[in-house]
Amino acid sequence: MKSTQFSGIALILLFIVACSVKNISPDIRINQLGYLPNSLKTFVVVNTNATSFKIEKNGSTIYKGELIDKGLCAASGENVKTGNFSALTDTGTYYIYIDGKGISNSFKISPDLYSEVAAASLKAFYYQRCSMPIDSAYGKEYAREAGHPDTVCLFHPSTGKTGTKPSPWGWYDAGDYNKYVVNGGVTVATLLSLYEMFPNAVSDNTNIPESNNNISDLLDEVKYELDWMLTMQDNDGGVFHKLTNKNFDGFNKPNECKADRYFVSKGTAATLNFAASMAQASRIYKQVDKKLAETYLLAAEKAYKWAVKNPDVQFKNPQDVVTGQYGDADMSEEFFWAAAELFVSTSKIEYQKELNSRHIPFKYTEGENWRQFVGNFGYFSLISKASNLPEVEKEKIKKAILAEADSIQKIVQGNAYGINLSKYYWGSNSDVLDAAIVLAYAYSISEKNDYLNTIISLADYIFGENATGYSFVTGFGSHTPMHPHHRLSGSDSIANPIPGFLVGGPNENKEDKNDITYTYSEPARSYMDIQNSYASNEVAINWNAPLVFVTYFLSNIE
Ligand SMILES: [Ca+2]
Ligand SMILES: [Ca+2]
Repeated sequence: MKSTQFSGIALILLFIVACSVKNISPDIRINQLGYLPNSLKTFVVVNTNATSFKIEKNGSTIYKGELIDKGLCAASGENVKTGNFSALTDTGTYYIYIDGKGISNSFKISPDLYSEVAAASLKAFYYQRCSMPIDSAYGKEYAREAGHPDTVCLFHPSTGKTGTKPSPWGWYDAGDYNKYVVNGGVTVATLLSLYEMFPNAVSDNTNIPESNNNISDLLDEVKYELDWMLTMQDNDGGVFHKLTNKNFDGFNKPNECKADRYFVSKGTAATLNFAASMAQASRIYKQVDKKLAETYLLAAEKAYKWAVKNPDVQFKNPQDVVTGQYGDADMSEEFFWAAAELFVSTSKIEYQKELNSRHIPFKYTEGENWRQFVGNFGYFSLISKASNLPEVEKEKIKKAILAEADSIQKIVQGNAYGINLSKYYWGSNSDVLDAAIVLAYAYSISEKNDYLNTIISLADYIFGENATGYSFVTGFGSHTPMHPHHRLSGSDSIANPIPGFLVGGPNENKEDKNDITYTYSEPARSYMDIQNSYASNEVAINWNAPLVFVTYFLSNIE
């Protein structure tokens, strides 16, 4: 009784103290991780008459600045002002104060801002591993039993085959428990391209089962996916599009899911994705496992041959299969990408010829990650790893990348929230991070600081400087997604979702609106932190890979 009375009094006292301090305003949007000492530092405040801001530390003012009026942001319906305090470079913990609004959450200025989230975003792939248990030594409270052994998988009639074949390992694709080659390929390419840009970025010591084997844990993690992808190749070289249930599993633990698993028909996009990622892998893994590298290259060449013979086999879900389709009507990017990777890895004249005849422009398009952006990985490999591509050719490609980076940068600079999006498609957060990847290559070509600042502006958006006020990565920030559309997080008994996952983010088309009601109608606010919102709150390997790329990039440049 006494202790109840005491805690009641303590609560009242706490309330009085809380009322006397400044309120945290949701209208002040910051990068919730903080800011790098020597780079751009901006924030957004909405719907205010204030014209200035203060940066404070322990109650004293450290910095004063003017707010810049950006006017009405059509995408969010807010009147937006921005503040810039890039001149403040001292490390420490601060908050923003604005008259009439209150204060922001506190944030750090620190050179070591992104390393923890970078490690977590890569560790997310370990948690997604299919067919093996997550051991508590590596997964801590998120340890779980193995699910989906995939040792006996059926051939769907669409394959023209009967019987069974094993197809274990690989990562669960997203919030669901299925495995798709197209999406695996773009994810592998994104992670391996990070490795080729910064071979030492990921240590051999990230606490996964393959740590301390003298191989970067990034390569170990990607190998887990490549091992599965090899099982998806048919004897004739063609690659099955996916390994899947007929219907999505419920929000159950992986080991509780018992539905039959199927290979579904072969397609050109999956086969070329496979060829490109295996070809890239072959030159990288040669350094650690020659025999494995040969296996990858053989598989890649066999796949490419099949695609040349079958250039337009578009995948469509058979009537009785409703899981992800990942359809693609245009194989030109995939052909170019695969030809480029095969040429870079083999220097064979036949692939150079293919490359020349498969030429496509370097292009960034919103909403097209696995359908179109894949072609750009061919270009990234050509400028950084092609030993016998003439310099003049490399220069042409570099110019095209810089031109695309410049146009992205122009849009970012004209946008109230400092981003490149003109539309908020399904997975809009990955569109922001894919733009950052283009800028990362532009920076590696030119070392122009402008590009770096634009990448930071895009990262600021992801980590909270946006119209929703969420930092979009689970576990990283002061206001983060708690109910992602993620079966692994939704089926354990732990309140916090598994950390390090990027959610899809605002989706102006609200493709799940028959199932849920959105609080806001504006494009930039079309995000719901509820498990049912697969169209705005799902996680996916091809969205997490750009997060890995950009956070490791930012950890390696300052
Ligand atoms: Ca290792
Ligand atoms: Ca395509």
